[in-house]
Amino acid sequence: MKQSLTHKILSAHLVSHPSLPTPGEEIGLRIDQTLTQDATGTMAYLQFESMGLDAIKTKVSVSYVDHNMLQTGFENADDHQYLQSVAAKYGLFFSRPGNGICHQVHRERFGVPGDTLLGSDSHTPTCGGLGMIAMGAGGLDIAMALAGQPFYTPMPKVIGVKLTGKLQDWVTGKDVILEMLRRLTVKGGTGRIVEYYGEGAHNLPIADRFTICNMGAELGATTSLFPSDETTLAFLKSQQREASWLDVKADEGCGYDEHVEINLSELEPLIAQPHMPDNVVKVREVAGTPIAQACVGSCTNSSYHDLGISAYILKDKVVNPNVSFTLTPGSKQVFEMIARDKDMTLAMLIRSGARILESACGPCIGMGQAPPSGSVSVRSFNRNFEGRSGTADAKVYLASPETCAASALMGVITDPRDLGIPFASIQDPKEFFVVDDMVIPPVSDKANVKLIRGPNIKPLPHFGALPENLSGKVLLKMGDNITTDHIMPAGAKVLPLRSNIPAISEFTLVRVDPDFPKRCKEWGGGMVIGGENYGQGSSREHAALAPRYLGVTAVIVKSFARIHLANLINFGILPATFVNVADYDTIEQGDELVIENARTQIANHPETITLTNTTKGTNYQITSPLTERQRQLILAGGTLAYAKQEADKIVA
Ligand code: MIC
Ligand code: SF4
Repeated sequence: MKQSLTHKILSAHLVSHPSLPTPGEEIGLRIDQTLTQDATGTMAYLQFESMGLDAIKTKVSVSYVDHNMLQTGFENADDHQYLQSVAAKYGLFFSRPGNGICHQVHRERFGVPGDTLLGSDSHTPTCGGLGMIAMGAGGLDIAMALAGQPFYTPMPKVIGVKLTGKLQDWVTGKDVILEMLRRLTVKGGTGRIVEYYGEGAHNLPIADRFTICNMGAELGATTSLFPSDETTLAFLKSQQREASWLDVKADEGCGYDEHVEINLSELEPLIAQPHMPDNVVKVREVAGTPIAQACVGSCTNSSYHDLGISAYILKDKVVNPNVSFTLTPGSKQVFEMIARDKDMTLAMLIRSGARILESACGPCIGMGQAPPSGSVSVRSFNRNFEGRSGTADAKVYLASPETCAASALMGVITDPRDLGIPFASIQDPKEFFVVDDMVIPPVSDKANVKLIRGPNIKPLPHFGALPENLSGKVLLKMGDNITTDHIMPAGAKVLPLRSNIPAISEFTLVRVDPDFPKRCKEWGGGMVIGGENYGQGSSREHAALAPRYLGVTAVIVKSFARIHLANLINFGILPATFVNVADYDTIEQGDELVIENARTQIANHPETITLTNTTKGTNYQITSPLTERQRQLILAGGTLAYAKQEADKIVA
């Protein structure tokens, strides 16, 4: 039978079934590679450590440091040292701070067509641009993969996106993914893998493919991928990695569960307006809006092309006096390339007054460069959730580097076609400067490695099994599309506390209600209510771990985002959805909720569970989307508690 590329790679890694089951059923996949970044990595490795293994079991695993780079206190630096020592002890590659953003470096130096990659960061799908199945997950799932365990996820549907035509001048991969977001919305990819194919796909430069796969995360997709072709080979050659190339592609005429077609020739520059990546319009519709900041960078758009085109637009000119323009090279390799190339890209950028930042996530995650109050910032990034920039009332727009640089020059949102300058095609060089001396390979003498654990690294909290009856008040009722940035904010103040759960839990849901942590303590925990697509956005497991620490026992919503749902289960919080969505309207904060015989009910996997609102005197029916495996995890109190329970059985 003719197969999609997705099905080929999934089949080759399937360990749970003899063949691929129908969409929705849980599958277990063998994981070839893992990546972590520092903000999720510390917790992932603390969890791996608690499993008591001597070494990792994956083919290649890389620990990156790119998020917590503002060292305003000892915390981040402590975490970096811990991560370096863990890598040495267990056999991982360690990408030192300064080497670049995980997704940019991974595609340059490690990604392999046809392989699976699991990363504790939601933008791990970036490497789908090379033709791999690259998925984001919580840190605990990475720890399990490092221990050689399969990764479990619902069998996705496959959306086949046929790309025809060719992008016009000044139109980029960013505009392709913004068009996808405009059509499908931030929920449209949930439970799906997006596979691009067709002449148009082959015409796309590799940097555009990475941008499109990266921002597939904003569609809520499990991952996105392109076939591996001559462009992929040329890229791997330019990285001196042609030996890693594999010709992987879909069979001609294979079927897809769903279809989308985009004619690249018809696209024009697009922009996502505040505060959601799917709030997309043509740049010309908002052109003329005054801006205070423009930023080119992040794992979405910080390639050689992206900096090169910015330099071209700003060549021999200076950034508008009302604008602060930041530029981030995605990796040390990109940085070195722009410093050495014949166009004098770096010199042009310095000349223009651009504020050049170190190769890290930086402003994308609110690590510095917060825009002025109430102002507009145009960014080449992937997320524009309210408050994420570090300024609560800033209005963040998302657009291509071309649009960002044009806007920086003019001081107002500008379609790059309206600059009136000739188009320049910035090509990837045939050879990149390949020097891996900022990546420390696994050491052979592991016996003498000591783990370095500074005072910021607190022990993992332990959680008990699910009680027979679950009861508690509604701590908070929320609307649709609540992001993990609402549940557990990031930014310079909160991120340094990622390895300190008691401290970070004080920030849980404060963006929605500043009194939430206090109320959790006063009311002795309870349950939370949410709308559609609850927990969209990042992979941060702290958005489950911290609520669990505060005593949240159940999260009852209209629908969940994939990674957050998995994280709730990993930490023993009961996830449930309303059978009748209208019931959502009748529940209020402070209502007393009870699930009688929750343990027995869940163990017997009923179709629905009865939830009683004793304040209102009503019964609701809810369902918990649990597989048999997940049921065991919830009953035990989470994945680590389950692993311990099973290990104790063997000892006994
Ligand atoms: C993000 O873009 O929100 C992050 C920060 O990269 C997160 C990971 C984290 O919270 O550490 C993600 O996307 O998974
Ligand atoms: Fe870093 Fe931003 Fe990419 Fe997240 S989205 S990995 S914070 S650059």
